[in-house]
Amino acid sequence: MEIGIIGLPKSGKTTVFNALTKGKAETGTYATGGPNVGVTKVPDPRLDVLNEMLQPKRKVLAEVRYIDVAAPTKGELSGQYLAHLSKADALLHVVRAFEDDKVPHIEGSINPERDVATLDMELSYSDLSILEKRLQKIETSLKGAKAHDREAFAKEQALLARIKSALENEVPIREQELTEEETKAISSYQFLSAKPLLIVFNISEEMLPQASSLEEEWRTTYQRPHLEVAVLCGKLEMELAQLDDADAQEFRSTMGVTESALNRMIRLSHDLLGLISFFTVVSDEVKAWTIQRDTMAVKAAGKVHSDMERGFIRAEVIGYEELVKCGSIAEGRKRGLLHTEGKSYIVKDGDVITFLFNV
Ligand SMILES: Nc1nc2c(ncn2[C@@H]2O[C@H](COP(=O)(O)OP(=O)(O)OP(=O)(O)O)[C@@H](O)[C@H]2O)c(=O)[nH]1
Ligand SMILES: [Mg+2]
Repeated sequence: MEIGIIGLPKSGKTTVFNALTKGKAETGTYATGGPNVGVTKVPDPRLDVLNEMLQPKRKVLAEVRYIDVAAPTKGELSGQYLAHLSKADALLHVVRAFEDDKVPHIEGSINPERDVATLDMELSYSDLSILEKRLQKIETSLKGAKAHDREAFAKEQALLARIKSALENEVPIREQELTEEETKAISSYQFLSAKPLLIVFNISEEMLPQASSLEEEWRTTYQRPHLEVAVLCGKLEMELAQLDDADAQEFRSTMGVTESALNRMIRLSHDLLGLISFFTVVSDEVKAWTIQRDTMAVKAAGKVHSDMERGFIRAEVIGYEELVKCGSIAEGRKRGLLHTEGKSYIVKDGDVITFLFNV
């Protein structure tokens, strides 16, 4: 799973990236060279419970990769930037909400709502140019196409034209109503405005006392499909990320911040962006894995190991809640709560799975 960090120049992307990944990438400079890439473990209280119960030697948290690409110059997304982002499973938009005269804003003023709209438009422009090119190609192909190919082309043409006209009316693809089949049909285009979006409002330390009321307000403003909102003081979180856990905890409690805003954001970017977790238990190891909602068992197996996908026989599944009630997988089996599933079983959030395979 990979999340691309986007935002206007100097909005705090690299600062938030450092906070998320406990990284030390340089801030305050335009990134040159390659993008910053970092991996973050997704905290999951369920994994702690499983651990306590099953006493494995190791626990392995699910991971999310964050990628921080240099900002686009206003109005255009460069090819290299696009190439990095189009691979991402979701986007995290860092929006500047902090005031700081030392850090000039390219628009000359602080206006988070304006910046959200600006970036959204850039994503849409990029999709529109892909759509236009593809539609032109279809037009040409239709001319010489055989009857049975013609039907498929015409169908795609109708779908793309519909998406394009909605985009022109400023409806990003993530907000358009598409059937499962249609979503699948366009997935290979990797449209940017189709990706789930987490908007992170980067506030200043002075605004911290209002953090939750601001979040409430923005959440109401941006109540849209496949979109989530979080409020974070990037600078503070980056500093906390450099401390060890105990010191950070103490610092937080002196500041009256109980739940780590950062952990909340990591979880948000994980599950509210359509990602779920399943667990595997092998004698000495409990592991959490991240998949897209509606993933089939055979594909989930492939996450664990490609051999498991190739040689998939069946999956033995027990829900997290059931397993906790039973205390062990063996007890779950005894009580008939362990169920056997085939390749096409749709994995649910919290499933504890043993894959049986043969290669
Ligand atoms: N006061 C204040 N300054 C911040 C905050 N977040 C970031 N900054 C400062 O803003 C400047 C830009 O931050 P970066 O994280 O480098 O921003 P960026 O979006 O990665 O910038 P580019 O990659 O150059 O587009 C740095 O000088 C940061 O110290 C914040 O919450 N408060
Ligand atoms: Mg940067």
